[in-house]
Amino acid sequence: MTKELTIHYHRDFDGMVSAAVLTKILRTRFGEVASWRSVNYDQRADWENFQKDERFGIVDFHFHPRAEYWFDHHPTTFLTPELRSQYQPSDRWLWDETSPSCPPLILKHAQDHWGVSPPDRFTEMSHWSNVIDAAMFRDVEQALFGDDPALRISRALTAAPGPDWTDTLVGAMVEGSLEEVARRPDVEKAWQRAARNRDKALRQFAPTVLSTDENVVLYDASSNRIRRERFAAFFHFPKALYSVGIIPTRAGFHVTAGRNPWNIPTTDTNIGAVMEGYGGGGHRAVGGANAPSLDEAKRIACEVAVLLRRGVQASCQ
Ligand SMILES: [Mn+2]
Repeated sequence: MTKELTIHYHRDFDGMVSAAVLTKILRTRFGEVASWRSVNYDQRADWENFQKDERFGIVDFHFHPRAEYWFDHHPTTFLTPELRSQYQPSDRWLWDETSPSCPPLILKHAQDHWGVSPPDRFTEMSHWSNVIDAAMFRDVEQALFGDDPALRISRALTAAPGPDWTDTLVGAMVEGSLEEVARRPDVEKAWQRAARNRDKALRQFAPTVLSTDENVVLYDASSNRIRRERFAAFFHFPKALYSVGIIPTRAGFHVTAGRNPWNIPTTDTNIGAVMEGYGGGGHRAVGGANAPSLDEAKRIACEVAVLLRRGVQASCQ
């Protein structure tokens, strides 16, 4: 008897959709009895021996040479140069770092290689995966208060009742539409709690602001008692071009900087490159760096804010 295939997925919205889509396609197209389980970052520690002697696939997570099926869009997917050299596109593997999220490349791959036309509900899930994973929200209101089923599910994930809950929801996504999943009582309950957390985070943001001009909001949310909401700065300061903030980590502090997705500067500064100067990194629009102490974090945050402010001024001349 052949072993059952397990699809391991990144524990977020587009990862869950990826697992549901691939499971459904493998079942219907190849009669493969696949199940699914989330994978987390801790499992990278012994990546070489991941699921040794098991049959598995991986979606929206690091490349593994023993994966029977593997699809990802993260630029950082290869843990070592050796792993990078082991990858080449095949009829079961695909990496496309230009894709805003993972599900679209699975759907396209299924069409191109396996002749599968996905049901409409997967196309819808794929669309929302792009919106959520690449933060392509219409405006800050949609990002924070959007009521579409996908956005409710995604927000509910921030108040999950347990670590295995995403597995339950993937099961619901294999068979049902986003609307059906969003209507589940457990999703509704988690969403209610997540919405209260959001409102609290928005209230708590104002006192964390250290300084703001028209262009850059600098805040210190390093206290563990403060709830954080990703776009709080641009909710309170919609005209700002950037935010720079300090948040706590397990071992110290993290300076995070981001460009306002709804008010993009005409000449912008590459935030990832700026953060590399502080031992961190990121992309053009968002980046961060760790700091061992709060004083150090404040110094870095202030310098980054000054740099971004200067960049904006320079662009006006
Ligand atoms: Mn993901």
